[in-house]
Amino acid sequence: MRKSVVGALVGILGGLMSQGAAAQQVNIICSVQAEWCNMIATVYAKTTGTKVNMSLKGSGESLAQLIAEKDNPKTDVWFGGTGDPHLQAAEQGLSLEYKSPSLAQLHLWAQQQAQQSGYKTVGIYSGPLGFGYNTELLAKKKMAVPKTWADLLKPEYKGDIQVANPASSGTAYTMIATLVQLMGEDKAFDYLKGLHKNVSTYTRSGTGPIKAAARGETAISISFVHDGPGEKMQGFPIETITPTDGTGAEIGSMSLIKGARNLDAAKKFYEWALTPSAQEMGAAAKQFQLPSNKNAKLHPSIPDFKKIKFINYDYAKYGASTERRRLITRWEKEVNSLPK
Ligand code: S7P
Repeated sequence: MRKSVVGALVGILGGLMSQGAAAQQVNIICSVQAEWCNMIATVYAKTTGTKVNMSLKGSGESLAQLIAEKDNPKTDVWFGGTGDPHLQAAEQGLSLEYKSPSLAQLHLWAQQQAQQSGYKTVGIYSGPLGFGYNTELLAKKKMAVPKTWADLLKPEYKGDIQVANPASSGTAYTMIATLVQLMGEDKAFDYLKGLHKNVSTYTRSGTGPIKAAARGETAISISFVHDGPGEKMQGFPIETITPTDGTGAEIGSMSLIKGARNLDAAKKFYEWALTPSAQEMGAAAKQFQLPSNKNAKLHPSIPDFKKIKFINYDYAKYGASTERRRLITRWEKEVNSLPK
């Protein structure tokens, strides 16, 4: 009799717990490419029983959405995307302070991203900015591979370069911030005016230009170089290079959203996303950013940071909303308004 009461209680508790687990859901905005987003959504849902509602958006567009839904947040976690808009989200009170117990397992750059946001975001990967180029198109047009930022101004590349629009893209904003730090602001804007003559299209999203270069729609893209190998693995004639005169890198980040309706589920996903095995899914989905967890295994296609000349990127300064707004406004006024 006693045994059967205990058995019944265990059954009821088990039922309640599994109902609880099944009832958990998490709303995620995902700013890496679709294959990686879909992989984490599927694996996380399968292994935890959590319902994952995921929407895919680039970094700039994600920030715009979070600002729009500030008074009635529909998002619990923002996964991926360039670090600058995550810092802006922190500054604008859109994200929640949270100190992960896994912080010590992360590279210093990822911890610093967390520190300087008041622990409202954290680095989940890093990736260098550079150029993508279509090897067949360059050969056909008898054009050399660009090796420096200055090379991109050569008249031979007129109409053959694509880069994203900094007003909508975190990737393109990273380019402007990199050039300003590399050359000084006025020289960087002179450079951007020169580059404008060679740019055929400013795309909405940061990943558009390398996809266009891979498919032969443009010869050259200004892109994160970790997006190149995945295109090449699909059979496209694309290579990447980082400028020998120096470049910047993104700290791809993740933030919990203030007012998240599913905070408990959001924190569980956040912790999972910082584990080595979750971070190795980037490479499994053919995206080759450097994972922030020091224990994640490194795929050979991940760029070798030791071989790249990096500027000392000031993430705090260029992640501030006022600086971003000022530089983008200047770009709109002085560069984008110019005739080609
Ligand atoms: O591999 C994807 C990636 O390059 O895209 C992310 C980001 O969403 C780009 O956003 P924008 O469209 O705003 O430029 C990068 O963080 C990531 O490395």
